[in-house]
Amino acid sequence: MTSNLPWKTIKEYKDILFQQYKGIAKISINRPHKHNAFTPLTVQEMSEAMELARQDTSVGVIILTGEGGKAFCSGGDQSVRGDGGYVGDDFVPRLNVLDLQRQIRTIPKPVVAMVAGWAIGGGHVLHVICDLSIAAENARFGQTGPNVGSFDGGFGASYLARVVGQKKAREIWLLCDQYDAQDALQMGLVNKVVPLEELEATTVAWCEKILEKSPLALRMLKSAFNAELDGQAGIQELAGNATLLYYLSDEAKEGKNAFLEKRKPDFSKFPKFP
Ligand code: S0N
Repeated sequence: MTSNLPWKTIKEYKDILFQQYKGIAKISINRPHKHNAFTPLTVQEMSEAMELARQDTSVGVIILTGEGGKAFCSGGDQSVRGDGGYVGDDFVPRLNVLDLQRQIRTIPKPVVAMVAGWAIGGGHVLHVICDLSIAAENARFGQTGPNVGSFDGGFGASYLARVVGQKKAREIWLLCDQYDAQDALQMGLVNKVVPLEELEATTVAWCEKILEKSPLALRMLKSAFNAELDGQAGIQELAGNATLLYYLSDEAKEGKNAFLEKRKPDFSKFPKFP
């Protein structure tokens, strides 16, 4: 899968590509020889790029993908799996993909999974957590945990069940079958299926549509969708956005200004909406 778009490299990494085109940031796992399996370093780099994309006010939407056209991501790299997690150069076992999952979930910008080839194991969970998933016709989806001695009982189970329903989610985990792109579309696991050659153009077209929309409205919607499912953390996210909006109002500014001017605030002029 080659790109015809003039993506600009934002920062050089070892395991990922981090690029931008217009207001679209693209984070791409670049380990095609391992079907884009992730190590602690891969995840650390993805996390940093995700944070950079969050902080960059010119970025309105993020694409998550994998290089090579044969795999989105095949999960944790089993060759560096140690006793307590995945082991990097510092010999410390980690499961830092869980932090990345929460980042994708809470970043106040839409994240779109662009899936070609395998989305398997922890790689499957990554696409599930993204706000939207666009799949190439060659995409294959599934969980492998019970085959390889692991499981994701967090978003990988509960949020998957919210997406495809309890029976289907249990089938996916208990049987560890693989599903093609049309199966995925039918069960609501992906939003659209396109030929591989059209995957990037379609994903970018969707992102461009998103970029035309009100960023604050998108931000509120993402946190509203999350709030229903994420308990106190979800309410904190939604409430943080409500605070952001309130800060922008003259009413909130009157409170701040009165404090700085050492006077009593005058909120009388602000309407008491019904
Ligand atoms: C994807 C599969 C089905 C593709 O098969 P295919 O096309 O026959 O290709 P292969 O020849 O198998 O693969 C090509 C090369 O890539 C290597 N490779 C592929 N996947 C991995 C991987 N995950 N780790 C390391 N190497 C990988 C192959 O070895 C091969 O290399 P060469 O040619 O040198 O032999 C097939 O590849 C497959 O089944 N892959 C493994 C999928 C898998 O089981 N992934 C791990 C699943 N678990 C997780 O991801 C858990 C991590 C996690 O996110 C987590 C989260 C929360 C809580 C717990 C966990 C947890 O740790 O459990």
